[in-house]
Amino acid sequence: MPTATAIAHPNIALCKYWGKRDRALNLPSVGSLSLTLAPFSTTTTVEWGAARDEMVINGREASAEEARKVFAVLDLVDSWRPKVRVLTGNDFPTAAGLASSSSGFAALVLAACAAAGHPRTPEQLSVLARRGSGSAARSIFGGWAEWKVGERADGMDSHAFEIANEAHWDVRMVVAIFDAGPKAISSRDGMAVTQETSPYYPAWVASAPRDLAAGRAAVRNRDLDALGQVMERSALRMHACMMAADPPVFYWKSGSVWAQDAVRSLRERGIPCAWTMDAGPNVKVLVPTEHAELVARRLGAVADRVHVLEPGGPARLVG
Ligand code: 2P0
Repeated sequence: MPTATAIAHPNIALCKYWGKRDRALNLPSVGSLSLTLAPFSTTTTVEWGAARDEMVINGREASAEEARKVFAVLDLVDSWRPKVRVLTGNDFPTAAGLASSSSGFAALVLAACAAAGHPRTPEQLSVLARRGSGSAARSIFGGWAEWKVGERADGMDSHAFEIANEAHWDVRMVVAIFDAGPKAISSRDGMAVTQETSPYYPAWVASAPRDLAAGRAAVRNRDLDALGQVMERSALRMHACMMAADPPVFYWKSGSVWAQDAVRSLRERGIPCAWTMDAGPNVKVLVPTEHAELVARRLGAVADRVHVLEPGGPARLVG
């Protein structure tokens, strides 16, 4: 029975994705830019030909909702596919403050296409991963990746590409955990209510391309001051937009604001660093490697836990 195993790392967006121009195809309203992060990873094995469709996550049977999303993506790999068995596991806790859906769908599509004998280019894999979860489009690539908004109605040009690989820049991402519990509202639902009700949504969509261009240039130039300004602006604009929705989509906790203050005061002391936040209260700080331990110690004074992550490689087959 054809079997393949793939590994992928999660990623954190520096210029954010929030909102969809097509919900069925999972097409974004704005382009985004991210850093793929090691050593955390998802490992997924796909057996192409099984007695029944079956999915196991970290040793437990997947919920009906989890399985539905995964098998819908496998239908796109091959609409005449046989029954398939999927075994997947993360080597990082679900409460680590990183989206396991980004590494999860990237590893899934790579393993599935290999097991099915349908090799695809990284861009085609990125399109497939996007259908499972938008941020997964970026985890196909290592290092610094950009996910293009695209123009085509069928979404085939809305995929990620590599801006620079994981060796490009000696930085770390310090992840400060302020709440390990499940989120109050999923990204998908949060995006929908923002898009439908936030008066700031059109302004968010209009402002994003400029930030993306500035972010891309800052990454290429290894300019942490410039990238930091873009990162914080993109995160603040995304959160301001969702906070203005009805009902509000509000992920911040008091610790999140404390961490933002700590980053500003470190910068005033001459430590180059900048924060970002996603659909949760945790704060992620980009910093040159030489200062990562100092930032981790400072955030560790208040955060529940701190992880120090490094740029990771692309999704890859391991068996
Ligand atoms: C991002 N986030 O760019 C943004 C910033 C969270 C905040 O992508 O609906 O799981 O599956 O496409 O990718 C999280 O949302 O959402 C996310 P879907 P996804 O990383």
